[in-house]
Amino acid sequence: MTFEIDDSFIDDQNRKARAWVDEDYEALARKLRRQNVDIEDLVKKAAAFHVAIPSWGVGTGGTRFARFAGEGEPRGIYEKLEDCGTIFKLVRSTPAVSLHIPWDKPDDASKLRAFAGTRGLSFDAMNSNTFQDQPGQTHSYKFGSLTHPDRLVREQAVAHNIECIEIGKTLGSKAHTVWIADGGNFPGQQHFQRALERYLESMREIYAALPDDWRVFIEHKFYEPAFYSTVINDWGTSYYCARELGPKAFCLVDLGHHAPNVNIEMIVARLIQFGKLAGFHFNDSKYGDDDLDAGSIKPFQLFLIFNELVDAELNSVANFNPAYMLDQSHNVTDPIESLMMSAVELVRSYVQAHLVDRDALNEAQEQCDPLLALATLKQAFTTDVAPILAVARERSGGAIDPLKTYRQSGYRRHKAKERPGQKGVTASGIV
Ligand code: LRH
Ligand code: MN
Repeated sequence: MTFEIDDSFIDDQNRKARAWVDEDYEALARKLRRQNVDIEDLVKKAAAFHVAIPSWGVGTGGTRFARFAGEGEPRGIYEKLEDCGTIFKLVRSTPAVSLHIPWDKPDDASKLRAFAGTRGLSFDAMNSNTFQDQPGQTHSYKFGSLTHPDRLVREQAVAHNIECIEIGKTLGSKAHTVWIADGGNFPGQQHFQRALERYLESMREIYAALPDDWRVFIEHKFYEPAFYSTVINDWGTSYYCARELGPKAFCLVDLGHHAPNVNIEMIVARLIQFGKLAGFHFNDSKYGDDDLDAGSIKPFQLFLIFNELVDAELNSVANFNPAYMLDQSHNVTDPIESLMMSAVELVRSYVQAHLVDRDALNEAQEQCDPLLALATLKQAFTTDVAPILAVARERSGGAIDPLKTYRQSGYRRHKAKERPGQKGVTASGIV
């Protein structure tokens, strides 16, 4: 038997938090009523918002310098799903997990699917890995994978992606994310055009292996681990490839994969307009691909991204079905706490984006009144919607205060006993 936080404990904690929620909820309801907004609508929207947890995010992350393993770390995919189940139990907005292969390659995919089901979890997009060499691998990905000059390396990489899709079919996933590290560290190292042609040639084989109701997500990234050129370096290249491949190919936006100060909400608006937005790997960053907690550095940018998403939702834009996933590395926090709080930040931005007075915004835009336009957005962004988020969690069987409830439960302490092991400095890199 492994320790789990049970519903009665969550109810107990919610009872203690009841007082402030009712009071704040009533006050906010009155405030929103003055704006002709029914708070109950927003609670329903908050409760319906879902984001997938990255399986690689529930272990402690690291950098090339070091990884400081935490207590009670999950030692395999089943313990990772236990922790994903705990996150879902407390915040209720994370019913799916995105797996990374081979890091999470199940011995028995049907058994894993059943286990996940016992925790109310399903599987979102699969993720391939041709940016590391596995023990016993025939051909190295040192100089690339889907774009490698050697056909045998490309074929090996294509086969791996098709294997991910096969595993995903058994798990009930409906999408496959392809991020490749392919690129160069020196001018002249790669022929830019040949590399892109090879990428498309390889991706056409992967695309052909997709079941009819699946989608393939192309994930661009402007640099790292390649430090001079990256084959799929920006949204433009990703969009060109998605168009070339066909109607099942889309462009995934990882917030950390852009040069500093790039206007990501505008890229989102473009991909929505072009009908090619796959979805997101949400996180935050100050400098590079820092994979920090979503909304922790640039919460206004996160709100502006959701402003574009809600605009599309309200205008029932065709082909608009974005997949929401977190992609973070938790180097100094308890991964469960970071993932819970990051999921809460996404629901917050989504609900605030639904608070934007769209008629007033459109009017200000058409009347060339920039200040009124910004003020209209800021009014929504500066509205404290915490009571709505808390009530939505509670009505969905979750915790009014997930962080406090998690800490009060002693879950991590229990896991430290159940999962003895690796506290302290260990090898670098994402677990
Ligand atoms: C690349 C990336 C990609 C994953 C990896 C874990 O930086 O964002 O989405 O495969 O992180
Ligand atoms: Mn990513």
